[in-house]
Parts: sequence; structure tokens; C-alpha cells
Amino acid sequence: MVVFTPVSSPMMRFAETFAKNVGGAETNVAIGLARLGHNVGWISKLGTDEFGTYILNTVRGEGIDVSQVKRDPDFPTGLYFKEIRNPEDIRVSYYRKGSAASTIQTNDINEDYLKNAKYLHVTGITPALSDFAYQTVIKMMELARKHKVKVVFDPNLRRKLWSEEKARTILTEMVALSDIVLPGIEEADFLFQETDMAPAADQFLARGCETVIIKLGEKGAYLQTKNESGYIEGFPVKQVVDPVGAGDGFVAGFLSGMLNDLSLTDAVRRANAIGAMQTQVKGDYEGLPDNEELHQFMFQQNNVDV
Ligand code: KDG
Repeated sequence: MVVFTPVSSPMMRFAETFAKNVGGAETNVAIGLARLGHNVGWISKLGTDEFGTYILNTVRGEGIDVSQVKRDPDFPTGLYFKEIRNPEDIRVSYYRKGSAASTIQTNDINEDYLKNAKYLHVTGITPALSDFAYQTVIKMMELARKHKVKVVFDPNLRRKLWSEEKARTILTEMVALSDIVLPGIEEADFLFQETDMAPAADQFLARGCETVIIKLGEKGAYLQTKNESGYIEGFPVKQVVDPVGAGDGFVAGFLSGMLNDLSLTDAVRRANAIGAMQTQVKGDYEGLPDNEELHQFMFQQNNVDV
């Protein structure tokens, strides 16, 4: 999506000028990984409007393969407005009903492209966009499993996009098609009515996932697999400027750790670092670091470097 943020006043109703940027959980993760030097492709649909061109250029400019992005002249590119009243009170307004992305269909997916990936990253936002988008994301997860591509799932519950009942049913279905799940603690609670870490993680593992990492914001994260479990401490953050995208930064950090063959614990430590860094800069992905910035941050903060 294109994201507009009020500039002249933090409140939308008084703002006369807006900053224009790119937002979207999946593009945030893709950008985070590309900045760390990994090969990333983004699969989506955009309008043929100016906003679609702007997003395509931005994502391509970050070094991401956009060969699987389709453009559709009949539907507009999705938009959203982000009102940062203060870092604890962020309000979003979506303009994405009938967007090009919501019309993505199973026959937009190229199986040969997908099967060459190591990981498929999906979120629980896509199925909330339309029935077509729901069917497409499920098909992608099934294809990935068929080709032994690891499925990484961030539930990213967006209550504004669908009913609680539908969200719970579909997100639980997606958990069962995933290898690695990275929920926030509120999402674990929403899905399984469980706020204690180990029993919450057990619920995910019982549905067939191999790794669960529960994001705990500034406190870090809780990791559980069949063989290991534990908390991995977060990095101190002096002042949060904009928390949006921190969870995506976390996912990018974790996946980059996996791609670099780090241990699970070290990958989560990297994830914590990138999540913290992303909160220091305004924008959904702007604070995501390159390798040099990441290593400098980790070394300065904790004397650790992974
Ligand atoms: O995780 C950050 C995203 O929430 C943001 O970039 C916009 O994808 C978005 C959404 O649906 O809210």
C-alpha cells in the first residue's frame, strides 16, 4: 500500500500536508531481508495507477525481485493513512476494499517460482482482503509444503479488516499449514486464549508447526520447539518514535539469521535487534538496517554481534 502520514498536524482532521511512503507487512519483511543482502521476491498485485508505479519502483529499488507482481488496470492500488497521535496511540484508516491486491487469484501464482525458494513468508493480512486472496494464500502455503519450502507465518491480526470469528478460524487454519509461526502475545491469546508462554506455544506446536516464536516487544521473545525453549532478551529502546513495522523487522531479522545458519537463539537475538531499530525511525520500513548498521547496533547495545 501507499501510506500517507499527516505532517502539518498529527491529527488527520487538521492536517494539510501528508508524507507519502510505502507500507505493508510483507513488503516490510522483504525490504528488511534485501537490505541484509538476501535474495527476495515479492508476490502481489498493484494497480496500473501512479501509486502502483511508485510502490513497484520503491520495492524494486530496495533490490527485491518484482517479476511476480501483476498490474491490473481495473482496480486501484491500496492506500492507508497512519495518524501518529503519539507512539502509543497510532490510528490507521484503510482504503483497500476493491484494491488490486484484493483481487489476487490462485492462477496468479507461479509454482515454478515458488518451488525455488527456501522460505515462503505469509501473513494473516492477505486472507482478510477477500475470498480470492484467502484462497491464494492458502494455495501458496500448500504449494510451498509440497515442494519442501519452509512456510513462515506471522498472524498479524488486523481487526479492522474482518470479524473476530472469521479471523480466528482462518488464522488457525494457516497455523496448521506453517513450519515457523511468529505471533505477538496478543495474537497467541486471541487464537488460543492463552497468555502463559509455554502453554501458548504448545498450542501452535500441537497444530504441526516446528518452531514458535512469540514476540514480546521490548521484552524480547519466547522461543519454543520440540527440543528447546526459552526467553531471549530484547534490546533497550530509549524512545520509540514509531512502532509500526517493528514486528516485520523482527521477522526479517529472524529469517536472515536462519539464512545465515545462525542458531535459533542467535537468530531471535538478531530479530530483537532489528525490531528495536525499526522503532527508532518514522515509517513502516525506513528504520530497517543494512548489515553494517545492524552489527554496529548489536555491538554497541549489548556487546554481542550476530
Ligand atoms: O506490520 C506493519 C503493517 O501493519 C503496516 O506496514 C501496514 O500491512 C499493513 C497493514 O495491513 O496494517
